[in-house]
Amino acid sequence: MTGERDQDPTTPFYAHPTGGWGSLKSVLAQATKGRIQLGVLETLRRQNKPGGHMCTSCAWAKPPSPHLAEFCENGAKATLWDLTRDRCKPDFFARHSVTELRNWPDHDLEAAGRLTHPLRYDAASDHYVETTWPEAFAAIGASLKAMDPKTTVFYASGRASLEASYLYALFARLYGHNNLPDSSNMCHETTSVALKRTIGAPVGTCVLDDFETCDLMLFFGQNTGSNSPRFLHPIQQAVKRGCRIVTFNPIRERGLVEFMNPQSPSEMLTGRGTPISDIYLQLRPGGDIAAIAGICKHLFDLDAVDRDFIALHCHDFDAFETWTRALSWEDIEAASGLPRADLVEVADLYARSERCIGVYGMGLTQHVHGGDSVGMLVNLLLMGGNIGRPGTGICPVRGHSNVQGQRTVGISEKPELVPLDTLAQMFDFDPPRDTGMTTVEVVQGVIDGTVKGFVSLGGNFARAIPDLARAEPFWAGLDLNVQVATKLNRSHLLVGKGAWLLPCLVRAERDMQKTGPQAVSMEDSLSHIHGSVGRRPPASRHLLSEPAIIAGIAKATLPPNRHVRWNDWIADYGRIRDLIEETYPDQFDHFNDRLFKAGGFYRGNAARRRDWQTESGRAEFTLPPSLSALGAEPGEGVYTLVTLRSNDQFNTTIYDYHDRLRGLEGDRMIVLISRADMVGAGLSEGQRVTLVSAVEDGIPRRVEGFTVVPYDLPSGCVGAYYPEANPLVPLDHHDLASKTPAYKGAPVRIKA
Ligand SMILES: Nc1nc2c(c(=O)[nH]1)N[C@H]1C(S)=C(S)[C@@H](COP(=O)(O)OP(=O)(O)OC[C@H]3O[C@@H](n4cnc5c(=O)[nH]c(N)nc54)[C@H](O)[C@@H]3O)O[C@H]1N2
Ligand SMILES: Nc1nc2c(c(=O)[nH]1)N[C@H]1C(S)=C(S)[C@@H](COP(=O)(O)OP(=O)(O)OC[C@H]3O[C@@H](n4cnc5c(=O)[nH]c(N)nc54)[C@H](O)[C@@H]3O)O[C@H]1N2
Ligand SMILES: [Mo]
Repeated sequence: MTGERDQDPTTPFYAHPTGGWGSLKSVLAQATKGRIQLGVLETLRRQNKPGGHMCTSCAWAKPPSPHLAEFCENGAKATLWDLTRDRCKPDFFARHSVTELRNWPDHDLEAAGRLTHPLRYDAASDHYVETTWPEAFAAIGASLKAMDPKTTVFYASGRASLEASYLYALFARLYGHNNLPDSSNMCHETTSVALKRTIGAPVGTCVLDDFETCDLMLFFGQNTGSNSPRFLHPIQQAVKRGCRIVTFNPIRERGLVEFMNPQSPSEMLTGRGTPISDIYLQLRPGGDIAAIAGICKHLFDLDAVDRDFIALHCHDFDAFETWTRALSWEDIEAASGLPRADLVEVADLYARSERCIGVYGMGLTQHVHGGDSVGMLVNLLLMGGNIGRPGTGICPVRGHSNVQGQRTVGISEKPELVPLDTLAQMFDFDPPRDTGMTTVEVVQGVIDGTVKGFVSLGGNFARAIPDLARAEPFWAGLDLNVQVATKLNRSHLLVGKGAWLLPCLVRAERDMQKTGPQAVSMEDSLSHIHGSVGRRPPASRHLLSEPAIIAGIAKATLPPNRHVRWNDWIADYGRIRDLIEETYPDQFDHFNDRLFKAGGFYRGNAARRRDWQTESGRAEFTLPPSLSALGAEPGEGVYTLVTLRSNDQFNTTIYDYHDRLRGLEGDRMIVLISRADMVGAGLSEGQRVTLVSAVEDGIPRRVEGFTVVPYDLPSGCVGAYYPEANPLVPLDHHDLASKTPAYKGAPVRIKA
């Protein structure tokens, strides 16, 4: 195969299949280290099955007929991390001042254990001190009442349930703002904007059945093995029945090279995994637009175009054809970093394929022209009529377990995406109609001093954002910082004038309310809604559920309104689901009745039915403004920094210091660079270097103390871990249409 280069054996890599024994060992290591509670294995057995709890790790679909153990290495790690026996109690905060804790690494903060009591920041002593729920609610309510709602932000990380999310968004609007960014604003917001524009639906079009009949899957910048490992099962099945897989990724990620199913005794005993990708192309970061353009160009040469579909369903195709035919192979090769022959080979596969799925992740979305990259993938799929037919479609793989669902039920800074008239009628109020702030705008507001209050439903915002070091000192200027969390993290330590740390239940824990134990629900990447029941005893008797905390703050903040019945809703979450159904009748019809449908119930997707809810009423071909997604070509001595997740982290939660699937162990302060570039720059293996931003806007950005590690990467780029490298990503370096930060393409220099 022309495209396949073998793994460079002189740089670190993992020589085994993903999954397999290594995966079991890694889970067991954490189970021993994390001092898990008794009975947790029973909890894991129920994970992702009707009657059990839905994993808090990734958003991959939960099949209707689950495996004996329907969880993966990282799902198990997330549950074990939640169900540790370690507790971070008030005496911990008595021993450690907030200033001292700011010197602790991310891993150690969370490893202190589960938060147990509501806490108030005491500025005089610089310590968090124990408080009571009534005191916390009253004080937060009093602060919010005294503030201008437009200066406050309600952030959500994508874990909270549909029930909690609906209440949170409603609270924000009753209070008077649409400042409802969520982690999606750093993640797949590119998708929400680009897919809405091109196919009229802001989410992917695939369902699990499609993976049973597709004959080609194209992967762009999605690291399945680490970030959505349960997806490897349908991929493996597809490979076994002859489906072809092509991967575009600057790094040879093991999960897309070889997989061994830990639940298959024969694979485990023979030690033989399944090879996954037929063709693996290590393109330049930001090279996807060019790579796809090359494939399309060859398809035009072959006249392998579904012209009937296009005539019936698409808009602006002629302009796309003219543009593509006029491209030069020279430009395509330069921008993609891939030889023409490789792209021609993929185009030949595509031309022969009858049912193709395009899968993608952060490698497409987190670029200056991320939306155009997604648009290019849509162009390619439309050329073959590969959207809205069984076995085909576009499949963005979402991150947090309910990040897609949070948007579905109203957590959005864009009022046009929310049925405000319905809400106005249901709750007899006048919802704010002005556009709220995205993540990037919130950070700018914190720096400018225009954001005065920050409420966080989970997450570690201050650590996940671009330009984090630049923003850090400004958090102290906030009047109010309220953090609802399970474990301690750095965002909790950037206290303003008033700071509150409110501990909540995790999803696997029993949520007991007035009418009995409660279930919650979430939406997976394939738009299926699942009920989830926690059964574990709570980590502390002082914990409240997320819906109860939201209701507590809301009651203390808002004037009475006889249509807004926080107590009734919290007593029985079924009533919150009734509200969701009333607000979104088409998608949540008979919500309570369908809550525990095996495999979840499908919320539907117009584009899947070829009902294109775009401006033209047709699926849109779009032209990218440039062949590279980077925005600007790196100059002399400048490298494109790609920020990476290790196999032992979930976003800013660092379980451990390994990255087994990349053959990297024990250190996160490393910078990966190709051996040729390392030598060319006069660097040597193990040398300590500083990375400095190459963006010249007068703002200094640098991170010291990286160790050079030669790695199998294309020339011209370097890799380093998120969040350690985040100070190097400028705040205004983001996808142009959606403002998703360009975390995969920040220009840097290396200083010896
Ligand atoms: N274990 C674990 N699971 C997770 C998470 C986690 O941190 N840990 N995070 C969750 C969340 S919130 C999310 S959003 C998802 C993220 O999951 P992914 O979408 O997989 O995101 P990343 O790991 O950031 O990057 C994906 C891949 O993009 C490649 N890449 C970088 N630049 C480019 C490029 O320009 N083009 C192409 N084609 N590829 C590129 C990288 O090499 C990497 O393999 O995972 C979720 N699941
Ligand atoms: N450089 C770089 N930066 C990135 C990215 C990247 O690829 N590169 N990826 C971006 C992406 S895709 C995302 S999604 C964001 C993630 O940004 P966030 O979602 O804000 O961050 P997390 O690290 O997922 O949040 C972890 C914290 O959530 C809290 N938590 C965990 N479970 C629960 C729960 O059930 N309830 C509550 N209330 N709290 C809980 C814990 O206290 C934990 O410390 O980061 C973004 N930042
Ligand atoms: Mo994400």
